[in-house]
Amino acid sequence: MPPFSIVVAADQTSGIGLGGDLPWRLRKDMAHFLRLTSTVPRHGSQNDTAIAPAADFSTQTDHGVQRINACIMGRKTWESIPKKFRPLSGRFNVIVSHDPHYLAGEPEQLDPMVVSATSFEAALDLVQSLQASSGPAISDRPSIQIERVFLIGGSQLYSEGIESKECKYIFLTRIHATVECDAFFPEINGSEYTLLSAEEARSVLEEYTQQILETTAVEEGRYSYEYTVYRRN
Ligand code: FOL
Repeated sequence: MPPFSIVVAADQTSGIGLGGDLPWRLRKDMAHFLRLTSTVPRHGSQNDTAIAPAADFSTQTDHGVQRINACIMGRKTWESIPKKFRPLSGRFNVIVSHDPHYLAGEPEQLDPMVVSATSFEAALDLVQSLQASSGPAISDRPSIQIERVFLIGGSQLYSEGIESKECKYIFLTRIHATVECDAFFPEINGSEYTLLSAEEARSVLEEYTQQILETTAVEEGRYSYEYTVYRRN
């Protein structure tokens, strides 16, 4: 199984959704989500923290192979993304649905950046086959190489993913409020994950986004929130 990280925004009671939608509209957090999930590691050194030009954080090519990240999501999360924003651009979209024909007949079925899988495990297997440096396993698709893997929801998949030893980080935007929600993020077990200090979180986020990010409170409208990071022990 390949390593992956969870990305989520939650309120003080771990609420994440209401009526199949996000309970809030946080423009800056959404921009952060886009950057975090789109930024591919710079080629060459493992631990390169140099700052890339602003327009250069997303896809990179290597001898004609497009290096992109994968976002794995449940079917309900996929359907919650506004049509104009899906598939998530510049990322490989994996939709988990028990229905093996989920995308059949949909326009997205023809999109090379969208696939469905019938379980989280099958989604990870598929992604792993596209991470292999030997090249893509799916021959009718453009040459892509998956770099980082993100699990972006929802409740059901988070519950499965958080239990996995392969879950390395939880990037949790913590909203300092209690908002009406009907979908929740699972409890983070303190013996399995450690909440990083603001300083450590900033360093991990800098590695992942190639940008310096404040990990102090962000104020947006009536909400205050902060970018927190949990690391698997
Ligand atoms: N993580 C965080 N930090 N915030 C979130 O809102 C969030 N949402 C999801 C998963 N992890 C999250 C799942 N829901 C889009 C919409 C809903 C969604 C995830 C993504 C979406 O439309 N994203 C566009 C950007 C749209 C915009 O610029 O307003 C994208 O390209 O990523």
